[in-house]
Amino acid sequence: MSKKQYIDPEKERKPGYITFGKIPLNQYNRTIQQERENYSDEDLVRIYRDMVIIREFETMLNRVKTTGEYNGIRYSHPGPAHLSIGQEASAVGMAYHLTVDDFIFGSHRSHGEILAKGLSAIHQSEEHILVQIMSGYFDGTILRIVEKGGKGEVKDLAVRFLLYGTLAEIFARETGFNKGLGGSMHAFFPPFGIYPNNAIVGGSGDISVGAALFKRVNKKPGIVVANIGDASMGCGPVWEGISFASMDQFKTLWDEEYRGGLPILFNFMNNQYGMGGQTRGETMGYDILARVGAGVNPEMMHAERVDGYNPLAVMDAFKRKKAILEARKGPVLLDTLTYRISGHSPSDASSYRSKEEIEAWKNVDSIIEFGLQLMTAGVASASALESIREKVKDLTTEIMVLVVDDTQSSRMNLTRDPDTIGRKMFSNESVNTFDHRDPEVCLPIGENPRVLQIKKKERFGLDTDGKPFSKVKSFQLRDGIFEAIIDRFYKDPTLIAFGEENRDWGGAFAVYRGLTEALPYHRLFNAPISEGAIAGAAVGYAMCGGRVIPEIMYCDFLGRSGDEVFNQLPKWQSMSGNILKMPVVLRVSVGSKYGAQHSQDWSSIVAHIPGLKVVFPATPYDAKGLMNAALQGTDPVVFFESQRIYDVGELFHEGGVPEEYYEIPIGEPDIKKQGKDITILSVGATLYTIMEASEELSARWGISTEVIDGRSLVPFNYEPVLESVKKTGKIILASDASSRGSFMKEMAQTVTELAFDYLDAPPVVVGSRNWIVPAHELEEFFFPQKEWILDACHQKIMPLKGYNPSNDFSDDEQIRTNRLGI
Ligand SMILES: Cc1ncc(C[n+]2csc(CCOP(=O)(O)OP(=O)(O)O)c2C)c(N)n1
Ligand SMILES: [Mg+2]
Repeated sequence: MSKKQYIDPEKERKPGYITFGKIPLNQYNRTIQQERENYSDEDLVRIYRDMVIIREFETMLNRVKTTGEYNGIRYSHPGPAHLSIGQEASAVGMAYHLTVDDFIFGSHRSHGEILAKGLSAIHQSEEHILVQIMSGYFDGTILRIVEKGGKGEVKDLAVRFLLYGTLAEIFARETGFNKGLGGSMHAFFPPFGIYPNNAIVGGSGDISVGAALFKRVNKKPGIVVANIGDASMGCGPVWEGISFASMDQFKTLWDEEYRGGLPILFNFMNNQYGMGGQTRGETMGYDILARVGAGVNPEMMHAERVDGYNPLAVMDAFKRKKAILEARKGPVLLDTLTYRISGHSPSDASSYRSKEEIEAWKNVDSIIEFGLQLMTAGVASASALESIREKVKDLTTEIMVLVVDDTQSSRMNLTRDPDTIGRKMFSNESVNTFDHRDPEVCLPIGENPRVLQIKKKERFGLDTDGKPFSKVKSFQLRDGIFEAIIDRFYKDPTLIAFGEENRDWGGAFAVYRGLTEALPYHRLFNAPISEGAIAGAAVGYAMCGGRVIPEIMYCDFLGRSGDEVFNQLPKWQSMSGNILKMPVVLRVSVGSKYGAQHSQDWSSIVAHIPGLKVVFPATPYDAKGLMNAALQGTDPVVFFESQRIYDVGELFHEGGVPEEYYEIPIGEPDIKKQGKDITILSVGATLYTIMEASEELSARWGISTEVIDGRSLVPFNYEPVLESVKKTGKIILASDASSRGSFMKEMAQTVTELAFDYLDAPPVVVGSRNWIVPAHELEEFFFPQKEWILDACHQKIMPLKGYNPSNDFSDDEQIRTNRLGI
């Protein structure tokens, strides 16, 4: 079922011009009197109150940071507090028309957005729902604390709950919204539609697109707002997120029910500065940020600049833009112009801007101006507004008293329970499906052409005489991965897969061949060449409750998705206090033949990052079992696949690769060959080189090798390896990764520490050279070869009689190459 979109040379080569439409700038011009048709006086006063709450909350933080005191309460907060004093109208205006089903994502400067969205959600929610949320969240821990001094109605209690949860999180208390593991820059609260805020600026740019994708694919109501700073318009994830969100296929190729622009609004909170860099006139060239929308798609992203100093203007814009998104005409770009009166952080001396400029913006302060308008229009009296301000001050003080009280609002006790954070790194659950609706598929699995083709294959790689079947006849490693994936597509309706050339091409290495026939577009699609957004959108999709397989075509391209793979994918489960799951299986193909930028094994870099599970199967049986386990889990798994062995048959597992479902637990190494004289531990494709070396050691010197295939890097059970080393007293560790800093070095160090008394020789790592990967014709000089294993054994572990080594594994050579950094 390939797509057919004919590209007509005659049409494409015609001369012409692109014309752009107008982008409105600050066009809102209604008065409060006029808006009284749309909003009750109570609504208008509430808008004022919400802005005052944010202002007071941040004033309190500013005082704590600069003077160590607020209203007589002393406190020291060494952590961050990026304040948005001045920007309140843009936050409250943004949140006003959003419902609990609408999600917001943001960045380091999000206290105001959290409070605005939370207050709006509280206003809109029925009391019994609020009670349900508060009593369900961390088993009612926060509710019990705020109830104590609680006066008034459920909604008042909910406001206290919101302020408390946010502040306790900022002050790193276990009673915060994310158990104090997120803190000021990352705090969030999903029950009110407040999704993660990111200290990596622009980080929400692609994650939020994944959330919008989740809503579309799983038919969930609501839109997604990505709140991003103006200076972050320069960030890769933002551009990639915009590219991903504006793909034509949503409007052209997806099935009717799913067709249309994604429900995502990129809202730039344009305070006109980075930290000190000025975006207009200095660090960016867009002149007016809204212009960026013009180049993205014919709809110009419905871009608009709105006056973020007027809450009513922002509300009006959000109402109109939300309607556009609900009509499936997204994405939308909004340039919400505002100004940060406070410094970037409380220690900021504002050396990059003039006093006159700050004064000028203070003179049009949105809270003062809006208050005056309310009074002039007769909506509220001066004393009524004064009373709001006083009440808010009292409330803020009360909340602070609760939060800084160590007996009620304790921190995690890592002395009593040192593993508290450790336990939060992975969720380790086994979940068959994330939804019980019928999965959308195009044909019964038994009719799939690839499935039918695989049925004819030999599931064990050798015939009865021990001779290998031909590559075509043999069930290959890529078939093992395919079987696990297609099986899950028929079990879990939330499962989607995307990456470059994933659909009609069948995946760059033919793993997905047959999936195009099985799946509609919304479950399997080609992504733009945006590795960051491929990983980032997967993170956003998973944190909303779906399972996803993003793919990075070559391991070397992981660098392009560095932030998403190193900072986002591994961290959100624990940074959320475990309220989020991250069922993402990131497939990463490790190349060969294509030289320096297409052949590196970067497994050690990934394994270094806490919060990722990392596997690297080398056989069809292991590939299927590990993929099944990864897809049944709830944790992020980086699934390495070596291009050198996609076509190997199963040579180890007796009976071949089972047709039925089975899992191989992630973290369990496998003894591929038993032996007694020397242990060789490998990860990845080197297994086959090691088997050859093992045969030669046996044939020529009668040495019996125990070959262990690590299969996983993280987690890893060392026991079978230690058992083996205790028996053999010797170990070689090999993989295709450049040896310096490789995971095999980590394993060698651990084995040394844990089996020191049993070792007859030091563990020896045989990895690739610390060079660039050369052309295919020279690869034998780069990747570990059979001889290298023998050389290492001969020179470092036990002399092999009559053996003439071809490589120098001596100590001197090791010192020399290290000195040279190669
Ligand atoms: C990837 C990344 N680069 C740099 C920083 C340091 N940093 C923190 S805030 C900031 C300025 C961001 O400006 P903008 O996006 O306009 O947001 P604002 O601070 O104005 O709200 C910078 C450079 C960071 N946190 N993340
Ligand atoms: Mg800014």
